[in-house]
Amino acid sequence: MKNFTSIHDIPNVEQLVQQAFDFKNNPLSQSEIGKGKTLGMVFFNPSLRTRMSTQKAAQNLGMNIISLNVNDGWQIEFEDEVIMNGNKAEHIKEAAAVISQFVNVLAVRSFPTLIDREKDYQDFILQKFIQYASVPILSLESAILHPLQSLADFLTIKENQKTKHPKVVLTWAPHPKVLPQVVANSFCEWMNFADVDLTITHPKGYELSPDFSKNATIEYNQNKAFKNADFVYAKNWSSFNYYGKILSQDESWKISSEKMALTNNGKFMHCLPVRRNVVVDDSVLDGPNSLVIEQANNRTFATQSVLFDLLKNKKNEL
Ligand code: AN0
Ligand code: CP
Repeated sequence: MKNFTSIHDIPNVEQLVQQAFDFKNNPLSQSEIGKGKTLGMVFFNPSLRTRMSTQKAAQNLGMNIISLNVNDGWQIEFEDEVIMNGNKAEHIKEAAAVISQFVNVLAVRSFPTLIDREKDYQDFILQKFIQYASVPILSLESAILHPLQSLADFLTIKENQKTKHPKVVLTWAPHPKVLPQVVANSFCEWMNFADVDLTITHPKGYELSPDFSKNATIEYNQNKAFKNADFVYAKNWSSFNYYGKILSQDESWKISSEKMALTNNGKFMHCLPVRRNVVVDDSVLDGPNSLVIEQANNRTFATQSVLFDLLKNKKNEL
């Protein structure tokens, strides 16, 4: 694997998943492979889980870590052929090339603008890093996808499924802020690979890009969607079609115990951070069917498995 930006970069998903479970059983089994190697982490946006689980995963493999919050550094110009007489002090060409001198793998978190759909869905910033860095790039959530989250979600479903072909429901839930479609897009990609029956439920106007939702059942009635669900994955996202707009804050879409009672004793999932009693009631989040902490725990082993493959690839060596 050269870079990790989506499920499509993985040559053998089953093998990578098994390797993640092996690391969960024995986190220090490969603690020598990263000796003398450095993981760089560049954050354009805040993080709790991704930052700490990625750091933990790298440490388990014996790596050192250098991290940069971009807002603490120089403002980076991403456009080509601009006269740089504004507030951007350096170009991504130099920035990515220079960071590549210090690190062996470069992890990048960069959210969408939620203003310019075309640029966002080209994954503009991540692609610029891929273009100008000379080391492998690991996505820590880009403008389109959050593949390490989805891999951890996939592991969590595998660990908790009671039937061969579970019903998984991805449900929109209300939120006061404009949020990306990223987690939902990425979850759909992984559920397409998984042997599950995926239903997506949301108010009209919140349709995801068909590139991601095309193989799922779309059900606009949340109560109907929840019927017989084995897993309910809640997430807010802003509109894709009316790009970046909040079209509804309908409280009736909040996940409550009454709603969960419609499911097949379904498990509750969310990538976190979550706003209590806006997205989901305390009773569900604190209840016995909530998997949210295990999802976060699995982030470490998902990332460890991916990092291991990036390190193992001799072609990635400087
Ligand atoms: C981000 C999002 O919705 O993509 C990050 C989630 C992992 N969420 C927030 O900014 C609240
Ligand atoms: N789920 C997730 O990626 O959380 P952070 O934004 O805290 O990293």
